[in-house]
Amino acid sequence: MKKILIAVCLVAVLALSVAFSLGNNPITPAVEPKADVVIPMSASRPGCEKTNWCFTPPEITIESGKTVTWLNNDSGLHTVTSGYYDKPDGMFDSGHIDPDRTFSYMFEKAGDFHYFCNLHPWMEGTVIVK
Ligand SMILES: [Cu+2]
Repeated sequence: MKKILIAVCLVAVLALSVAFSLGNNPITPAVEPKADVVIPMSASRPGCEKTNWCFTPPEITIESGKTVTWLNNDSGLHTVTSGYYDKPDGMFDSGHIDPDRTFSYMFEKAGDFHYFCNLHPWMEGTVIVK
């Protein structure tokens, strides 16, 4: 009985140490969400529009039927909203995207689709669907 208890304890200690070392391994890469367009850090401050990086890249070309994924890499909230700030067209609207979260939309028809962030009017981008 004593031997079994000792064996069980040894296995438990081994399992815990393996779990601990895996969790603390600095080489383990963080899982990066896949993104086609990134909202970079500080896009919430005016200025990114001057050199056009509020959405990076500001213009993306895809084939119809493809999905575009936006990643909010900033520390604040953003939206991806179709149309123009003074004239949203209702095609898509992400709502508030939390930091490190993504929004995806599938484009079924060809055309140039302008979008913006409804919290930061200077943030604009275009999806060109062929
Ligand atoms: Cu924004």
